[in-house]
Amino acid sequence: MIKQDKAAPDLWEGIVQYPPEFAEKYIAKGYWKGQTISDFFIECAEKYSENIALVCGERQFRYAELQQHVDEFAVYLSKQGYQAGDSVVIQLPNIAEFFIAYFGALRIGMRPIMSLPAHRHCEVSHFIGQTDAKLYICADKFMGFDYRKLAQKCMSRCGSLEQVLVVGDAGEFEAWPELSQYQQQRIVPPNLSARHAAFFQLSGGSTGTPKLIPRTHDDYLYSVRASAGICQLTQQTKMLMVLPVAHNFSMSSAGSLGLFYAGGMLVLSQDPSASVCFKLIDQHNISHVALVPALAASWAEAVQKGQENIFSRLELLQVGGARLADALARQLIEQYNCRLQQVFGMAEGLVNYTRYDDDIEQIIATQGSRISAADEIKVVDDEDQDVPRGEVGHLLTRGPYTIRGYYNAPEHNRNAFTVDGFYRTGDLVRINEAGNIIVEGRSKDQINRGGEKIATEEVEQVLNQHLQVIQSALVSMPDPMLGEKSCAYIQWRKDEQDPSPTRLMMQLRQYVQQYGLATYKVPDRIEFVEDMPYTALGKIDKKALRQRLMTEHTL
Ligand code: OOB
Repeated sequence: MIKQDKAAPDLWEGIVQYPPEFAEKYIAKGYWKGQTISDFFIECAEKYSENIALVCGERQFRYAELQQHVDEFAVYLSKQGYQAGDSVVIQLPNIAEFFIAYFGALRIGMRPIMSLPAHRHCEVSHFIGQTDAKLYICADKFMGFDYRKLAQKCMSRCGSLEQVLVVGDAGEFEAWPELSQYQQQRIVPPNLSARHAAFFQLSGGSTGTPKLIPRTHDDYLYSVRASAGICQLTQQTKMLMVLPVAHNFSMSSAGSLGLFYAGGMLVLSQDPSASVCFKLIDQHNISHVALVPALAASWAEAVQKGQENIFSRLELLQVGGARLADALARQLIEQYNCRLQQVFGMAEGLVNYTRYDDDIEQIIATQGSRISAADEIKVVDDEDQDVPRGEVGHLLTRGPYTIRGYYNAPEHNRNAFTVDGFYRTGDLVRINEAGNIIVEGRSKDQINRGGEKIATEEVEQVLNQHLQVIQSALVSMPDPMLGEKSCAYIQWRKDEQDPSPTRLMMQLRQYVQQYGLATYKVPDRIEFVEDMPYTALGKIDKKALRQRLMTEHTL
């Protein structure tokens, strides 16, 4: 399938650029180095060529080998006719092909969209539609789900999609290529600017459709290099990757890219359970792990139940993505002798870390401080006025690795950013005397289910399409393991044929799943109500619903 002679895509289209005076400042300060992510990886591979870069099951790759596969895959892609600016949705579990696909695509200037394994055809077809992606790369099956079925749906619905590449049994689609056949061939790298968007991260979002986050080479690599320094990664670092590889936390905080920058070794796990991961930690003498609080809690429980205390063996345990309970943080440090780091970040940019030399109480009770002195942070009230230091307010931020706008979303950007370019994070925070951030809550209508973000509006829109749903409201409910789960309040159009409420609840959950939303977005609980409570402005009063949930049920 050779598709050439097409007009080259405009690489700036739909992207909000950093204003020139900021870009100049970030360059002058040495934050932005003008290097592409592809060249960055080549530099790492040359510097550490003989070090082991990646372990994936029985397979292991030295840096030089990994780079060679990346080049081969890039040749394959360009022979298929892809060119700079073409988009590719990559949806792979934690396997080596993820990195070959990601760096290979970047090598020819394609723009990957970092889909997570939990996404289903609603999300994936949306990503394809938003970017006119021509290629979709997936696994055959993972966690019992068949991605080829998802690919079929996308193929029939998304006009831009030309090819599906499957790692594993490809079925009707194309199989991952035998890379060695492209060994001796060279590609001519495209002429790219490090200021171009390199790839798209995904927003947890708070509105109906997930937004795409264009990250430039310059901004992303700055956060990667700085994070590798803060996390003290070296050639000796052995990192276990438990969270999905494509997530921003896993990629850049300090993540796989930070690790490659330092020349360390990455071990991939497709299963985050304590039983599997503890063995890998032992077998590979792992020094660094990053978890979400829910996983940290389940690993702590495993240790409590008698498994070896792996926490004390790690040089660093990073926990982020959702609020870590102080009690668990304390247990990890005081009972399990763990070197803990809290990480509070977002795919849009800003990342905060507690530091190695922070006071223990700061590590237990705060979410750390910004990466860069150039990260501008404001804590404001509802009118965008600064609140007094130490008080809770909305967190706004602007800086050398925080985006200035979502991709192709001018209307949404008007609300998501201030006129002077600060990103409205939707987080409620305060800054303590030590200058560390404490996340106190959220103003965005989002549920953080163990680190997986649910934009309530997206789920409500799906529920509201059901013929018997008059209206719906998705709210969070506390959960001891995941931190939060979701509960859908539904005003229901009754019918004589209705089954029992329990069956009805099962049917509705199935409806959301079959609609094609990611499994974690399916409401954990459903409550049927005669009417909704309303605010003075006539909006559904979610605060009242959350309170009702707390008083009517012991959760
Ligand atoms: C990370 O990125 P996203 O884009 O999945 O989610 C960002 C949101 C934040 O705005 C905040 O609401 C929440 O997730 N969050 C935390 C947190 N870390 C993230 N809330 C409380 N405490 C924390 N430590 O989740 C992400 C990206 C890079 C590094 C780490 C996490």
